[in-house]
Amino acid sequence: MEDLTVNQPRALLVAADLGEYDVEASLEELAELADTAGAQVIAKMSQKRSEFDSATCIGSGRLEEIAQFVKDQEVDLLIFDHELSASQLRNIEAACETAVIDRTMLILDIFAQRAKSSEGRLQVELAQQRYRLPRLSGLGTSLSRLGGGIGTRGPGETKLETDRRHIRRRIQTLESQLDEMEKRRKLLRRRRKKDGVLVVTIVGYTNVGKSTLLNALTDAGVLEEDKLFATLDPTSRGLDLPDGRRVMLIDTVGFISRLPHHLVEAFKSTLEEAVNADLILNLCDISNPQMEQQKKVTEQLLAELGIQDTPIITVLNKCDRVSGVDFFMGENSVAISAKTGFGFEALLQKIAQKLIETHRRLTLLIPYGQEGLLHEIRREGKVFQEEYTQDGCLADVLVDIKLLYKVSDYIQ
Ligand SMILES: Nc1nc2c(ncn2[C@@H]2O[C@H](COP(=O)(O)OP(=O)(O)OP(=O)(O)O)[C@@H](O)[C@H]2O)c(=O)[nH]1
Ligand SMILES: [Mg+2]
Repeated sequence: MEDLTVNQPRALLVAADLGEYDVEASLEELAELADTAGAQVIAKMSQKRSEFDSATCIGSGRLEEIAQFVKDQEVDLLIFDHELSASQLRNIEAACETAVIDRTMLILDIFAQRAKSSEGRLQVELAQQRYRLPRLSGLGTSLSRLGGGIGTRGPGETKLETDRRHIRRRIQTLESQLDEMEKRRKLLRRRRKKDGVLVVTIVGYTNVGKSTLLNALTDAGVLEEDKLFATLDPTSRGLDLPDGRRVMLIDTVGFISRLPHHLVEAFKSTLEEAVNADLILNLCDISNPQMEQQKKVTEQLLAELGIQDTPIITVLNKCDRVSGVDFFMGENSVAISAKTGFGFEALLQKIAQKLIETHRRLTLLIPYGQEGLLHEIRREGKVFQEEYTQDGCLADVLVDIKLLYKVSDYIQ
């Protein structure tokens, strides 16, 4: 049989344990990420510390041990579980004489390999370029070393630029192209709102089964895989509810703990799809011992993205793998198995129940002279923002559907 590991870089994973989170579990996840990126993990190491060493992240004594290990075991790639600065990258590489990358570069690399749509590719490249710009001096020699190219690959196998001026120019181009795409996306969203299309999004930690659920409910045919970040681009499909209503169900990119800041920034418009939904399904993998932490990561990210009044259902997936889910069940949760179809009926009913429409969030342009409407809206709903423009008052509001007939002419 052919040995598929021959061309895979041999990787050593390294973490400093500051006691802030479960480092064992984090290294386990880093190993899965490394595997997804195509590396062969040969060992993991961690060091308890009170703070990061500013020059080398971990202590110099431990770094010497690592350098020896790298020589003895022919390690091609060191992967640190923390973001490293330019000088840390440079110092570690000089001490260990092998390629060095960090958790962020690894995640960006996976995203780069996975991005399919033109928007996804631009978003990933933007995150990569912004991350690399202040670190070029640290990455300089690492880039020319082995390490299987992990960390140096752009979307679609293009090698990333190493010239600072080129990168700056490229960042500007990417930003303006993405701006255009975001405008188009906003327009679509506005049209959906105007047409009264209700949107339900599936969000959750990577690998919890979001795509499997979308496929099972709608035959969407999205790739489902036991790998991290199988999905990057949002996919939407129509879904019929038991009460006859048709909603739009969206599957989107998964979350991960300590999601690189540059990725959140670059993927903001994709993630905003989730924020702008009428209902959010927070999908969790109940068979994963880290489920509670994963759920928290998702909730935190949703909060950062500005979720306010959007209703959320907690959906406990992969119930076929465990017994005794009752312990985790609350008023707002449903237990399912996306694989076997268990619990689908209850899930659809819950969605329908949560979507009973009492209010609708709209943007209105209210002509001068009609400002009284805002008082009426306020009485049964909410006015989030109002801005006085040339043509009238532009307002972001939550309207009681009883008032819909009065405002329909002013919907933007
Ligand atoms: N046993 C079991 N496995 C499941 C279930 N749902 C999903 N899986 C498996 O979990 C793995 C991940 O599923 P995906 O649907 O790709 O997960 P995802 O949340 O879309 O992952 P990303 O796109 O990577 O964020 C696949 O191997 C699925 O077959 C389930 O209910 N039971
Ligand atoms: Mg997926």
